[in-house]
Amino acid sequence: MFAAKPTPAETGAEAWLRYAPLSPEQAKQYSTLPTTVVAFGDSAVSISAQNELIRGLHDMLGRDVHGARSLASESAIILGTLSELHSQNIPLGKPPALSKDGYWLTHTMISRHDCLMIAAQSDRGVLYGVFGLLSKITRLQDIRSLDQAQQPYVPLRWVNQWDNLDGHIERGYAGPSIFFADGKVRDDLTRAGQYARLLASVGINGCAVNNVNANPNALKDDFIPQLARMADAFRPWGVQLALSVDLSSPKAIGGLDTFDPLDPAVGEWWNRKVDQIYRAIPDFGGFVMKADSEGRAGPASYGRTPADAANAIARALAPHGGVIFYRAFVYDHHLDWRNLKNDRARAAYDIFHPLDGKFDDNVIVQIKHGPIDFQVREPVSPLFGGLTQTNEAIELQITQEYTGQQRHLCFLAPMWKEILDFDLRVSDQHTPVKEIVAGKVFHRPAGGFVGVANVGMDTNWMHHSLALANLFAFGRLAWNPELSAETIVDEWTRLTFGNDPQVVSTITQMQLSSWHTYENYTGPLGVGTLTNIVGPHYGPGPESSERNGWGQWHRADKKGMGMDRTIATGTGYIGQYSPQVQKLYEGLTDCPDNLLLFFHHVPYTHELHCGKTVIQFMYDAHYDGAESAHRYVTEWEKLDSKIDPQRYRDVLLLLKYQAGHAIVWRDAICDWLNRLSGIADDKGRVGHHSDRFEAEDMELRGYVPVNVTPIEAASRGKAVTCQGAQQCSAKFQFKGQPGRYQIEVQYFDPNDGSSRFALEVDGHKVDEWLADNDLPTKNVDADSSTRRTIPGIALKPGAEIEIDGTPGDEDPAALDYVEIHADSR
Ligand code: GCW
Repeated sequence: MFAAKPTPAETGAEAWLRYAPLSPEQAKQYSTLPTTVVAFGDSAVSISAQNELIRGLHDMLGRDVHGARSLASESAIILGTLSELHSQNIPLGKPPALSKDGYWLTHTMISRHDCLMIAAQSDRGVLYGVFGLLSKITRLQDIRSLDQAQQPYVPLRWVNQWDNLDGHIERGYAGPSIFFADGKVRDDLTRAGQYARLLASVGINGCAVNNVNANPNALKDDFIPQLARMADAFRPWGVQLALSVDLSSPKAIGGLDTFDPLDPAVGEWWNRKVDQIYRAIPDFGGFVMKADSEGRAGPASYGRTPADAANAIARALAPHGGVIFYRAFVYDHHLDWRNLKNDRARAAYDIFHPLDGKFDDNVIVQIKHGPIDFQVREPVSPLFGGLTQTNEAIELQITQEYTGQQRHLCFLAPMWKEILDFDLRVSDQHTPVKEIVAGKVFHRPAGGFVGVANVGMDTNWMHHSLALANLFAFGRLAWNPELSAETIVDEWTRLTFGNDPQVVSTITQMQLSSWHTYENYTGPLGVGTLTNIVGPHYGPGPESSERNGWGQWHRADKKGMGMDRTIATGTGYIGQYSPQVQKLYEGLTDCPDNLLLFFHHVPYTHELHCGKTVIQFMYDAHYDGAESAHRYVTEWEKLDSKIDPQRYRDVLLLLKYQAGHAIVWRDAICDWLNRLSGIADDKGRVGHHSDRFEAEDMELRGYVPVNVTPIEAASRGKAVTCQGAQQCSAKFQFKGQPGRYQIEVQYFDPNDGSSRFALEVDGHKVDEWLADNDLPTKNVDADSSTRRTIPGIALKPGAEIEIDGTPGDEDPAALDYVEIHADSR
């Protein structure tokens, strides 16, 4: 059915726009497709559209495709805006009503020649239509009787990049910034242009290029021509450049002694600054603002409100058609944790709801999807229902800050779908989040979707080839939130890896289950991601959320866990929802298990709807999650030879790493809960690792036992490190039955140097490896804990197993334990 094609090397740089050649058989159904692409427009966007179509058709179909500016007497693919097509007297029949960025793919007969037509209101719509057509061909769809109109669901579909001007990206996991280096815009903006192309292909029309923790220098006079160069790179793809700005800029760089938004001199300063930007960048999109949040300057310094601040700047932007996204991520990060009524989750609603109706029409309040901060599971932010006279945008996080940092697979579309579809029952009406942010429910002039993307210089953009599905899904959902996660990931997989049925079904299944898998081993029952919240937000660190002002509390103690956010006895947060939603969450009878601990503090012995106790559910979820992560490796291995070697290998390495780190998570959280609650695991797994040889119990040469903090970051809280020696070794005897085994070495790979390890069995080296992964810590802890799996080792009773560690710079070749399992393969 599918010709066995050679799989050429691929780097992932083309993402889902590979235009891989179809087999002759596959190409057959497109053999009547015209090979002339006529484009009537001459804008940069029209030219991109024409070139993209030529490139795509040529690469996929292997045919000679050429462009033209006018019709000849032949079949052609015609691209144009409705007004261009009208003025060329192209017969249009009855065009569908198209919104600004919408498009229409159809056929028309011109002088008895069948022409395929991509028509739109704007040249941007034409470009989107080109990508739409190419996607269909890549996915082998029948386009013979195509007649389809598509409209974007929301007008503003933006990404935010948290890039600092020095080139480092806050919460970026794929290398340095593609925009900035050393305080300046990069000279070479090739990647910026390629990024804009990727964004355009899924309908994204704006990109704020710098961190919301904004450096005021981005508004300096000498920076604006640099920004203009970035806008030039984006323009051919219809992506508007936007900027995050610091409210204190008038004082920080403007020479004023105040940044009070109500001070006329401050307003004047913003007017002049904005005029200057639009002179350099006439199609500039606008600003994003984070203020009074996590130490940022804000209107509170002058007793002003977010509406005062947003409007002062909005009024400078309005004459140019610009907008300001004002972030609702405003909260006090010095909350008193001892006060059980304090609740960070309340902040956005408490601050912004009273300001409803006070924001100008070109202000959009940008609201994170949940009330805390992109945890693995959160309820919908009640603020979406609390602003009926204000434009709103939903902020979704594509970069996997709390969801595995692109080292773990975690496809977020299923989570986003739940959020977007959630019915907030405002005024007892059907009011799903997606309709609210599109401005449809309250008839708002603007609305939008914002995704925090944080792509970087890594060739494949996001480090994990499979993580790109999140960027793709964000764009597709902003375009059409009615699409299912299944449909989206099926599209993405075909575009990214081809149409082989086994490849498609394996990858889509992995992706679709991955969020739940990650949730299982990092934070089930709505407890929040149990990660190190004062560190890199990566590995397990369940105690770090407690006894500090950040307010990400789970309040686990000896008897139980969860935040009481009820109206009756808790923080009252639930009262911010409509009465019907309150009813869903307030009582234990109705509250869904998967959000239980977000809303309620319950004893570990509390019985869930599913029949398990909270504590047993926690144990089981962690074991199930780790097992699922392990299965991804075996599933992926079945695709060997069906995927090009580089992407196959890169993903395999990441999945193996994830499977090992999922065990770190599992053990850390289970041990911690077990210690805290004193309740044993019904299944006898937690705390009992009969296959495990602890490094500190081995015969050590040079290695020294150390305590690891927190205690759950290493098995039994201990590791061994090699310090002050050239090489150290740890040795033990195997006591099991003769057979074939898999040896698993749990070691630490901190990022301050690269140590080396070797494994010997009875004096023969069976494996060696370098600990040179780039993990987010310099410490020996759960962020650096890593597993090496060595299969197929024949062992006899009494076999001597030795691990040699050679430190590299500050990396002490630390070891945690070794496990030996029968090798069933
Ligand atoms: O969750 C926090 C992140 C910060 C981020 C902030 C925000 C850009 O840890 O890195 O700052 O959210 O969204 O403003």
